[in-house]
Amino acid sequence: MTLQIGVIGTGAIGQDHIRRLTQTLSGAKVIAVNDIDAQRARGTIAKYELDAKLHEDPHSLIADAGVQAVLVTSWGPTHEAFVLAAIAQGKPVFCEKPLAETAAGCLRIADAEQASGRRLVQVGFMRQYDKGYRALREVIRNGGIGEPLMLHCAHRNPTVGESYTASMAITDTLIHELDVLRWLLDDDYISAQVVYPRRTRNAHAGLADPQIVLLETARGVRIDVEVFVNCQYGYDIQCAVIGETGTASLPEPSSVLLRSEARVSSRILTDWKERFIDAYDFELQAFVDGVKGRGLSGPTAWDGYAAAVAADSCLLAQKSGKVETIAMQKRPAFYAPD
Ligand code: NAD
Ligand code: ISE
Repeated sequence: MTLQIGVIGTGAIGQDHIRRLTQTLSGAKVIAVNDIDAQRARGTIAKYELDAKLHEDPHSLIADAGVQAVLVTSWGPTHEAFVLAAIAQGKPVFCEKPLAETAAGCLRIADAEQASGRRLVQVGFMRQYDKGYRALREVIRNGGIGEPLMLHCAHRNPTVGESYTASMAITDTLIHELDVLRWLLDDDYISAQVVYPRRTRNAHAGLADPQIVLLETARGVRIDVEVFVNCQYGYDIQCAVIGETGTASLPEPSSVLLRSEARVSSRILTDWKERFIDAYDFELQAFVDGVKGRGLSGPTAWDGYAAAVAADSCLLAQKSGKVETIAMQKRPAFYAPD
């Protein structure tokens, strides 16, 4: 059976996911599309030659009897309402990060999903599917560096637009680390602090960039994450784990090592779409296969909640300059790992 998917939001990642569902992955077909910008949705149908219905209203797409699963790739503030509507229809939903704008919103989704009695939500935390992060996790789990003690991480984008705000450094950018580092360490956060180094002249007026976020986990691991979204030179994701007996670092994406003109060099990617292209493919194929087969197994609504609780505290810490507590509710049995 081919899974019939409806997509809400045909911006950058919406189109990229439609491309992979249509040209790269197997077992799914995009049969319905919506965007608040109907022109963009129409253009997407034409660009990917989709045999899909254009819905003017996202809720009519979710209710469409032909739509078996929903992909939410619209702006963050719209996610909660669309995910709740999909759950109300009993339809599996893949939602890009953030699952909701606040931890309270994520809890409403988790509550609705639990009330439905089965897993319906997968969150687009694609780094859990990245080969490099998976290899790093294996090293830690196998005791290859002893117990992890510290992490030094960086999340660098070449530039961001004028609409990017200081809080987006947390909710849009750091949110990936908030998810993947918790998964990497199998540990929860207990506190956060944000400190501001000297500001780059390349950030637009009003944006504090870079920022350093300091996290502490329940087991006492200390993490520093540099978020630098106008670094100019590339899209660069770094993660080094310092353990009791060794260190382990996220592998660089593979690239030809060039020896030429008295230099040794290798390319640095500039686009998130390329940097994590395999991970996006794997996460979405897993969603399609999960819906058609044994059920969903990827990042859960609880993962979305855990990242959002930490993000809420980081937002407070951005303003207060203090160490802010991160207090999570107890994980329901429904979200216990398999
Ligand atoms: P974008 O601005 O390119 O696209 C967003 C689209 O949503 C636009 O076409 C907009 O018109 C549409 N939209 C807004 N409100 C809507 C509504 N009420 N109903 C229907 N459509 C609506 O943004 P983007 O970069 O594609 O990001 C979209 C989401 O994906 C964000 O939540 C972002 O954080 C997430 N994202 C995730 C990753 C990742 O690495 N996992 C990467 C990029 C973006
Ligand atoms: C964007 O939304 C992403 O998810 C990218 O992975 C991240 O690097 C970027 O900062 C965000 O704006």
